[in-house]
Parts: sequence; C-alpha cells; structure tokens
Amino acid sequence: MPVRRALMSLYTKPPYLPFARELVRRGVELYASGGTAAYLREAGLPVISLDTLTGFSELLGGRVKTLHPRVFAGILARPTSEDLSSVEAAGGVPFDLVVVDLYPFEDARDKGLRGEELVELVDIGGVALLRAAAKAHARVFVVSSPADVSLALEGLDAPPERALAVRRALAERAFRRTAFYDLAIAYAFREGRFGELGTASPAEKPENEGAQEESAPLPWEEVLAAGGAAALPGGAASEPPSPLPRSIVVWGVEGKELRYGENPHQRGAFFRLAGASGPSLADLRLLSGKPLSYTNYLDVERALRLLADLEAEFSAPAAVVFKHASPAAAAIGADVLEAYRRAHDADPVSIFGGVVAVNRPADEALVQALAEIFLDVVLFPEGTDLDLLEPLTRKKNLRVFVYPRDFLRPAEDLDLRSVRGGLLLSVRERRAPSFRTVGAHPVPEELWPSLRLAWTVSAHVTSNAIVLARDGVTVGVGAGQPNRVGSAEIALRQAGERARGAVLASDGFLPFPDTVELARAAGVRAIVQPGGSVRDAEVIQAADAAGIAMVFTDVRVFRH
Ligand code: 93A
Repeated sequence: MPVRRALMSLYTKPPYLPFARELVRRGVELYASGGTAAYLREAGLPVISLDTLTGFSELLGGRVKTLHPRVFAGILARPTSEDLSSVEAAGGVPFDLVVVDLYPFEDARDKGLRGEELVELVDIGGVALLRAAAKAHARVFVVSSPADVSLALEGLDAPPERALAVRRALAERAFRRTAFYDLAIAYAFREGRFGELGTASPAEKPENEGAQEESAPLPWEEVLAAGGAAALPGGAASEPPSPLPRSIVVWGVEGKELRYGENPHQRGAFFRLAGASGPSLADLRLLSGKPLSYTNYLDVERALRLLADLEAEFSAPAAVVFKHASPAAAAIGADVLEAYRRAHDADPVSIFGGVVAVNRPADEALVQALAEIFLDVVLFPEGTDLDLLEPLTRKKNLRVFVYPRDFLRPAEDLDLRSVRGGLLLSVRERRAPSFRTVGAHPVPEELWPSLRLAWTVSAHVTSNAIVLARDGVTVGVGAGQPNRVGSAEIALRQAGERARGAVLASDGFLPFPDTVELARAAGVRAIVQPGGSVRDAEVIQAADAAGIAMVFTDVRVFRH
C-alpha cells in the first residue's frame, strides 16, 4: 500500500521540511493546515491547503483549523471499499500519512506562561489528528515528533508486514505523546496556572471517596514534577525533540533514564513510585556535580537509611561512609565534625571515592575536612548554610546534596527486588532489639553505646555481617562473606589493635563457637547477636569462658 496522500499540521515547521521534500519526491500529495501550507508553498513545494478540501477557513482565530468531518473521515476510514466510498461521498480524500507538531504547551508551561496565553496553547485539533491517525494505524502512518521521521521513512519503503509493525510503533509513540501532552495540561491546572483549583463539594464526590482521593497523584505526575516536562519536545534544543523524557518503560511505567545502569554498557533508570510513603530520592537537592549514578543511588539510599536508624537510636550527631552498598564506617560524636573524623579514621582507605552523609548541618571545619579528600557524594541535611559548602561545590567530580529532614525518620516501606519474571517484596520494619544479657558476664556500662552502634550498623551491612565498634565508632566491618566466621576474620583484621576492648555485632546468630574464639583472641569484650541457634548454649559457654559478655537481640537483621 504505497502512501499517496499526507496531511501535515506543524507548529514548528523547519525540522520537517526535508521530510516534506522527500514525500514530494516520492510523488506523495501534500495537504496542510493554513500556516503549514503557506510555509511549504514558500519553500517551493506543491501543497493543497485544507481550506480547499473543507470549504471552510479557520474559525475562532485558529481554535478550529482542522476539526472537520472531511479531514477526520479521511484519516479514520478503514481500508474497506465501504469506508473509502463514504469518505468520497462526503467530499473528503483518504489520508495515509499524518504529521503533526503540537502547539508547544509544555515549553510555555516551563517558561511560566499562565492564564489565557497558556490556554491558547492547548492544542485540540492537532491532538485529535494524532489520535485519529494512531487509531487508524492499520492503514495510516502517524508522525508526532521529528524523532519519528526516520522510522516513518523506513516504513514507507518496507514490505507490508514490516510496514504494519512500523505503523503500530508510530501509533504507540503518538499515543504516548498525546498522553504526556494532556498530562502536562492537567498538571498546569494542578499548579493553578489557570486559577485556583476549587475542591469539589462533598455532594459532588462519588460515595465513599475521602478527601484524600482528591489529591491522589496523577499518573506520571511525578515524572513531570521531576522535570520530565523539560525533556518533552522543545525542551532540549540541542537534541531532536523526542516524545518522552529520556525514559525506560517497564510494564508500561516510565523511568527516568540514568547515564547507565550498574555498569557502563548497561542501561538504567530511576522509577519514582507513585503513592510511596516517606521521602523520595527524587527530592534530593543537587547543589553541584553530576546527577546520581545507579550505584550512587544505592549507596545514598543506604547511607540515609543508616543515618535514620542512628538518629532513632542515639539522637546525636552522626556520620556514615558508604562504599559498594555497605558502610565502610559509622560514628557518633559530640558534633558532626568529630563524628566524621572518627568515621574517616576508622577506615581511611575505603573512604576514597565514597559517599559521606551526616545528620546535622555542616560547619566550616567539616566542609574543610571533606574538601581535603576525594569523595563521590556528600549529603547534608536541610538547614545547612549553603554558602559554607562553596569549597565542595567548586569540585567538579563531587556531587553535593542537601536532603530533606524527613529522611532522618525511619520509614516503614517496601523493599522491592526483581527476579526473572517477577518481583520480590519485603516490608521494611524496624523491630526494637531486646538486648538481653544471656551469659555470665554483664556488659560494662561504658560499652553499651558501642554495642548499640555495632548492632545498628550491622543491619546495614550486606550479610553475613560482622561489625566491631569501640568508643562510638565502627573499627571493623566484615561484609558479604558466605560464612560468618569469614566476615569476622575480615572485621577483626581491619580493626587490628583496635579490636581490644571492642564490641562485636553479628546480623544473624552465631552457629558455632568459632567466632567467639576469634573474638577472644583479639580482645573483644562483648558480643551482640540475635541468638536462636541450636548451639546457643555452646556459644554462650564459650563466651563465659572467654570473659566476654553475650547479648541477644531476638531479632535478625539480614540484608542481602
Ligand atoms: O487550536 S487548535 O487546537 N485547532 C485545530 O483545529 C487545530 N488543528 C491543528 N490547533 C490546531 N492545530 C495545530 O495547529 C497543529 O497541532 C499545529 O501545531 C498547528 C499548525 O497550524 P498552522 O498550519 O496553521 O501553522
């Protein structure tokens, strides 16, 4: 089915001129709305103005241009002789290609237009043309963005089956285009660009619908709020406008595309969960540096979660250092500078290129200390004096963020992972440890803060996790070993002399006395663990014999 007749209605016209020329070269007959026809004629191309077809000129100053049965019947006609003769009887002609460049509503919204000026940029006829052409994809090619031109050209040359696949793909793009377009309009209403949004009176509300329903997020609203609209057509001048923000679509949901996924050859995206409770990483304020990478997201997420738990446990200044999704160090201090210094000194090697987060506004000395080393991300709570951060924001490769204080409240929410063909869900819920002393030796009073710290941190270390802490700072972190004693060896080796007098926390029960033996040899004074092994008695006995206090939490805190 060769394309014989095209209809063009273009707001921004020049990007489509080469396409129009190519169509004419192929012998396609061009029809166009008023301004577009004038433009193409000016460029020397033969074109028929829609006025000629409809016998009407534009009405209402352009509000009605293409909305005419002859135009829409020509698009919507099925490829049957019945439909085609109906079109002819109505004085229309069948179109088999429709090219529309919508009024730049999103652009105007981004630029701050409001009221009547903005309302005039709500495209009605163009959207209807796109939807009609996309509906008629069995026969009609639809182009809704310059980015679709090459695909359309490929389709024009393709054998029938491929051409149909191209028409379907173009139709999908057109519907996405109009969906986002309408969403931007709805969002402008929500923003009050056209005046205050009145609330429906109770009588008008459907039964059983609470007031909360009214502010339920619109689909993709977050995408637009997060700057998605800026990436819509006309948003990025340097790139060809595309019908969507750079996105990855999974199961029909749009994600904001990241530079790459876990590795540079992999694609990746951030999906904002609509309706999720608690703060979102989308709300972090980037003061300087590149946007977060995939691995940054994970480290930042985990750093802020640990900070929230430390806040809940100590209500004191704290600093955490994350690398490869595990804490390299965490510390409590009299102020954030002291906490940071302790965390830095606990593992001055791993902090290189790491993520550092603190839970109290920074002072000049902390900023200075952070500026001295190479870091990837630093995170400060809202309330930090932004002018102070200048030595950090000057650094090209450092991402500097300010996070809303909500992040410091532990949130009960969902931990979602994907497996092939499905999703796994675990509900995050903080359960208070019982901290019962089960052995012969009580925990010396001065060790309790380190015991609570080691335990709190162990819940944020990839299992198997062993954490050593002393004097309010972790001194050894053993993560991710397939056996617990392996993690203990790593943590103890890292702590070295600092293990003497330290506390050891284990995220799961100790299945054998072997870890107790290692702890004794290193001079550890207390162990905290969930308990619950069949050999608990044996393990406690080993601790008693070693002079080590043993504390059970009765909660397991694996993190895989
Ligand atoms: O105001 S409209 O919604 N009324 C219409 O009937 C209509 N038809 C096409 N705007 C309409 N258009 C839009 O006009 C197209 O989407 C395109 O952006 C623009 C092209 O107008 P012209 O060809 O007159 O420059």
